[in-house]
Amino acid sequence: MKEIVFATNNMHKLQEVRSILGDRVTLLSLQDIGCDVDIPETGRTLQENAGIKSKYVFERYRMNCFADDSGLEVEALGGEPGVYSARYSGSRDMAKNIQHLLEKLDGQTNRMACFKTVISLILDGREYLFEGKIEGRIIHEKIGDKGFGYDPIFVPDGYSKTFAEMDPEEKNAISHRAIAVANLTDFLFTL
Ligand code: ITT
Repeated sequence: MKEIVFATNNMHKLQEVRSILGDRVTLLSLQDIGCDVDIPETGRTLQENAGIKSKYVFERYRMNCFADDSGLEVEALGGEPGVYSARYSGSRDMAKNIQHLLEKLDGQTNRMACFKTVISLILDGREYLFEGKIEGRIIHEKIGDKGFGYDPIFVPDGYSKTFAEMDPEEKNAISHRAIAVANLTDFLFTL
């Protein structure tokens, strides 16, 4: 091992996973394998969408690969935006998605939320799933300019700053994605 494709078009995810994995795995991006498609995410769960992305790559390129599908689940919104996190406002514009979420939470005292990541790994044609989750709360306005997505409004439990105020190393030590990737690497390195 271990040369493996990470089936994502999200450069922030790629950077995070590269820095979590270090040089233990040679991570190829979709760009590296000449795949420039925005794989349609038509599933109703994170698990389904992660599987759609990893299988898309495996079926066309016959390479070992994994995909990450992630989302923010807000308790007072019945788990929204969840699988629809990337397009919650109807567009991919994160400023609009965050604004939409904050408006929906206006006047709401329960700000509990969690980030979840599901990784689907296709290894020698078989699928394996790994998960990571971190609990926290949604604050009332954006703070911080690091990270990506909903990071500026999410404060993990036990912290008094948002993911977007953390250095990458700090977020990558505790995040939903870091936990899912740790489960993936535990599996890969005990094979
Ligand atoms: P790929 O499908 O190409 O991997 P994507 O951006 O479409 O990239 P998702 O479908 O998993 O990724 O969408 C999840 C959205 O949830 C993403 O666009 C972000 O807005 C948000 N998100 C995911 N992980 C996040 C994180 O670590 N911090 C903040 N927001 C995150």
